[in-house]
Amino acid sequence: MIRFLTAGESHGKALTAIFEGIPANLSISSDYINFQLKRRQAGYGRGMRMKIESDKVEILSGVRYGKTLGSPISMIIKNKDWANWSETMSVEKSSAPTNKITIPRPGHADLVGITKYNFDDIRDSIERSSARETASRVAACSIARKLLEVFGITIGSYVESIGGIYSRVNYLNTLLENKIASNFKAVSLSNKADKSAVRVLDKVQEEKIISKIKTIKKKGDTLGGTFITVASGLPAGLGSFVHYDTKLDAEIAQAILSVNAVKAVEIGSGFESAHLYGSNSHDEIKKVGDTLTRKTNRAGGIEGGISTGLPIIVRAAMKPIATLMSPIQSVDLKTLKKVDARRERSDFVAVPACAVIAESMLAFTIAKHFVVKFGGDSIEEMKDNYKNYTSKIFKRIKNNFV
Ligand code: EPS
Repeated sequence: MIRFLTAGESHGKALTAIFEGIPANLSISSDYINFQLKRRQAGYGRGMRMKIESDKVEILSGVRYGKTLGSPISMIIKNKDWANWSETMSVEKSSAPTNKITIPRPGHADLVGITKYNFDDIRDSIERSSARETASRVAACSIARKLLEVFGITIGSYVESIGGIYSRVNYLNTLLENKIASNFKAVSLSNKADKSAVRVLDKVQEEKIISKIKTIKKKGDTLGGTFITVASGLPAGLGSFVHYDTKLDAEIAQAILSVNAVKAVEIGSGFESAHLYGSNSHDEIKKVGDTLTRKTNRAGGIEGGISTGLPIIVRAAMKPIATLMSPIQSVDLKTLKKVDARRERSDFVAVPACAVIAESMLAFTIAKHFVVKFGGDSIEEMKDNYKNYTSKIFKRIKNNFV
């Protein structure tokens, strides 16, 4: 079983993570993780904070000479901005005066946080609820991503829309109709999207989006969007239908909904399938050589909570960033009077980053099921288990039925 925990406040000294359960002998380097961290920081529409930070991981344990040891992997990412916050975020009791934050921003965790934890300063809610935490998730989940790569499983994403601006080309449909090359690698989507400032696949759409972001920035507003996350190269048989908490699709939905500001997740044709006839909603089964596959992939690579072997396709929606420079209405908790919500340095759009974080959560969830199915204490043992299962899938079906 693999699992990870993160710790750290947005303006604290550092973010940390501990990843446990990865078998021994997986090659991993700080450079590999830093590449993913850099991708998470990119995207037109980010705020001033991203100009301060250049996230770099330091691996503290669990790795020797570039290979995992099977022991917990701990890592740290220092917050450069800490230098400007050491008084405000002091761990020890401080005599310095603090300006307590008393006006909650609608849509942020400000009000629910102080309500739940009985804080007397909204700063105490802001710090851990901030999407800054996702830097440690991306670092930790890079290890899961690396594990999957050993077995030919890659993960990719692209931004489908920002502020309601879509491409004229519906690439999602190409995926759902399975009109992709047999050697399709999901990472190729990211390789293309990463070349765009807003991680879209269409130049005309990109220009329209950037122009809209410029306009809303001037107005002090923010935007959300939708994005597609895909995994390819999975064997059939990850996940299970036996329990609510072992279904692969349910776990993926939970993992991606946990990313800050994500409000909806669809697998495969999702909501659209509710309008279709069964006859053009499901994926016909066909035999190709020594495999059984599907003609289309409207199920998004999962049937009955179990991977089919076709790409996993997840669509998600991110709401607009809650911090507004032209704020909407709130209540000052000190006076209980109606006021404008507090302005605070923030991003205007973070959908491109959100898609990278979703990739990380997808990698983790798939890796978790991969380890459950093919577990072992070393990569070599896992490879044997994987080969033993995958090389005999068709043979077993034939033995049982033919
Ligand atoms: C965030 C507010 C901004 C974002 C932050 C999320 O940070 P700050 O308050 O320091 O300007 O930039 O995201 C990150 C720092 C990050 O690394 O993604 C918030 O309130 O959620």
